[in-house]
Amino acid sequence: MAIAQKWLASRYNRPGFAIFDYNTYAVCGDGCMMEGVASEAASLAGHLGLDNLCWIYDNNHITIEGSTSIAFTEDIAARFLGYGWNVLRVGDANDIDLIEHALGVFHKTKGRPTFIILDSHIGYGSPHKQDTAAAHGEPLGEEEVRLTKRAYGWPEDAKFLVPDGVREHFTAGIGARGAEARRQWTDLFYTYRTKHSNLATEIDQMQRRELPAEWDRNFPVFLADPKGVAGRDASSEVLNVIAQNVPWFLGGSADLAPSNKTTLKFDGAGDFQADSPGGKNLHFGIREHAMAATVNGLVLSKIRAFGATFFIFSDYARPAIRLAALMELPAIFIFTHDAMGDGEDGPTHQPVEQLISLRAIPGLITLRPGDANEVVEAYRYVMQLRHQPTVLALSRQPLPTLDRGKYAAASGVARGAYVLADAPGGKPEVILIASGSEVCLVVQAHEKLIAEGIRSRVVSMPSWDIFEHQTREYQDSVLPPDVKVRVAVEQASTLGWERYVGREGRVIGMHTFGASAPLKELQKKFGFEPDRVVAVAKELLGKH
Ligand SMILES: Cc1ncc(C[n+]2csc(CCOP(=O)(O)OP(=O)(O)O)c2C)c(N)n1
Ligand SMILES: [Mg+2]
Repeated sequence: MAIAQKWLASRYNRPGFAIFDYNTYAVCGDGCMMEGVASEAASLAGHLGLDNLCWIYDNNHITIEGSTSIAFTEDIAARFLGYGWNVLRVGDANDIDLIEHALGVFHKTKGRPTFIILDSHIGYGSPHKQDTAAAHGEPLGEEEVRLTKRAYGWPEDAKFLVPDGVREHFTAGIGARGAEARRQWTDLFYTYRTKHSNLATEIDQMQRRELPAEWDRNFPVFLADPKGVAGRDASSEVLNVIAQNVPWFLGGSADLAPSNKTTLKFDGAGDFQADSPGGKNLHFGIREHAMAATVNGLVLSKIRAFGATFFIFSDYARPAIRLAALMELPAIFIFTHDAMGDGEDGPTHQPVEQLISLRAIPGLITLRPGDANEVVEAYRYVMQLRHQPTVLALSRQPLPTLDRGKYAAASGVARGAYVLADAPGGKPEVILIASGSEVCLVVQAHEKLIAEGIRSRVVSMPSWDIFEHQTREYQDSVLPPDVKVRVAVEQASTLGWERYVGREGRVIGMHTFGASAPLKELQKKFGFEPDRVVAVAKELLGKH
């Protein structure tokens, strides 16, 4: 959110119009300081010199298992100084003057974020539980509550007491200040609208998560080509078009932009750095978790943002992807090298269980397009989402671009699955289902089956999630319930495919972590070849 403020200020603020001038505060506990994502985020924030960011660390030395001395004894001030933060210490969390002073220093500090270590006591005032882990997770208990109220000088028997004058105090303080700040900002924006109406319109659209007119102008169309285009290359073309049509669309990669092909290359795209906050290319460094969390923060701030890495490393970003779904944020996660196409990198780099595990996240759209035009349609779909995050799983290697004159239009992507090629008269006896790089494979198998007089249908299924949200009628039109001979092909864990192939169908997928070899060898070893699909189909039909 602090990065968002820098970018928004750079694009929209004008002399006399500080439309975006907010600061971002985070209140953190010992647990937050221990988690890896905090280190990633703090390191990035330090690098970017985010002086609009203030973390207040509730340094109470207690977590669930007891004192932090059992597991957390580092010099945290030195750590944050090392990240390039301004580090302040408030020795008593109850000293309001000191806190105010520290916040004042934060406001004056330029060029680096501020970290305030606030020494505090968990369960403050509780005579038997203060400074103990019991104060973290258990209720104090009736007697201890009474004693704590006594320590505060509070009426001991009163419950949910709001003394007279408290409401008035808030109304006259925070309430009045907040109302005045809001009025001033609204007035400022009113004038801004008259002087910078185009920018004001952009802000309106962005705030409502609308897209500007002609946001998909110049989307590429890929012509049939047996050599084809890699998913990542098609994605690169679309990203560069979207980022020019939608001013508030930006993103970056976790040090893999040259491989993910996510660099925005047009004139003026620029890099986001401390001294160039208007840049659209973010460099997250090798910090996948913080990258995904940052993308969420940008999207929370209404920027349309993407983050990218190899599909295998989606595991590092997973907690933030899950939060994007939980928070209903239209964040975009671009993962290339989506299967064994990375060949020689071998099992450490070949995703197997990632697809099904992401499909299992409620509210997350997982899309694995089958050719360049499906990539285009995937982006067209994704850009129109307002409340759902997306994962795009894209190929590293070229995939043949299907002849859309011969086969169905790629716009079927918007329905999650669609009939790409059909049996004569639309009456199939076998259905071949695939996603991503396996789509062209089953198309080849389909052609062979048709040549042998076997009535086969191909269903391209880039997204289970989208397909599950179609009407039953549509689903049944794609996968007619009476056609029970079905083969699904996907270079990933077979888990879950029985949902679509049923008990009588077969799944050609992965049961190991892969192997290190050129792609062709791997395809042969693991059975991702048209002849194998044909053989399985015939076996199921009893025609072998
Ligand atoms: C990622 C994660 N791991 C573990 C937990 C379980 N958990 C909840 S609170 C807590 C202790 C947090 O301690 P601290 O941040 O110091 O909070 P305090 O008890 O001081 O309020 C833990 C381990 C969690 N909520 N999230
Ligand atoms: Mg604590």
